[in-house]
Amino acid sequence: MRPTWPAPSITIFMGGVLYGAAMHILYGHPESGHTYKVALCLALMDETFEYRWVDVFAPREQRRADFQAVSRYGEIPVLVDDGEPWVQSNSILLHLAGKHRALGGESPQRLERAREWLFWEANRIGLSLPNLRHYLKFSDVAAPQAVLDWLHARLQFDLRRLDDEFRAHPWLLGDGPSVADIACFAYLHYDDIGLDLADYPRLQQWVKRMREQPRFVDARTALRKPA
Ligand SMILES: N[C@@H](CCC(=O)N[C@@H](CS)C(=O)NCC(=O)O)C(=O)O
Repeated sequence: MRPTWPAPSITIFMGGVLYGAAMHILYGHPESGHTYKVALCLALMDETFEYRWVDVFAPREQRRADFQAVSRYGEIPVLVDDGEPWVQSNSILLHLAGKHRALGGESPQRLERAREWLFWEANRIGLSLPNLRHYLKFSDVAAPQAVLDWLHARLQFDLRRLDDEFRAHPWLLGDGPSVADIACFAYLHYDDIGLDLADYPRLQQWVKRMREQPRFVDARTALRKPA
């Protein structure tokens, strides 16, 4: 039997106050590509959200109490949607796509294809790139060279896989952007570890297409610490 979707809830934005059943609160940090996936998805869907900055570099027990109360695994991002916390970035993307019937959620079949890409992302470019960036940019502990080499080689493999995909179509699901593109793009957009993409011209074009999407926003703008 063909699955059916529940009716979408309605959010009305009036004078800076959110009314309705679909208010979103996003907990995150500007350097977290996992949070950025969710922020970009909401932006491209034209969904408003309240942003709550979390000091992700502080020990877990020192982070804001409201975050600790909703973060099942202690990680960002957390999206509170209609009062219910959602965790794990790709799971949140699937939730939003299905709920709003957009960016891959237009049909159950399209969402299944998106799900495949999200599982690929979590184990491939979502593993190689964030970990390489972590060791090169943020870690107090120097990684053994063998670990860096392994991550780098794996990343090149992942970039090649994406570049090959764009031989056939401009977006991962074919004809239009989806949560699959958002997930694979999130860490690539930081461009702060000297990644050379010259060998991946189709991927470079796709990065450009992502940046040209209406309502596109970069992570450090969408997720900057409130004054
Ligand atoms: N599998 C998780 C990974 C989330 C993740 O790694 N979050 C990092 C920031 S990007 C984090 O919260 N790190 C701090 C910590 O683990 O205490 C997802 O997709 O949401």
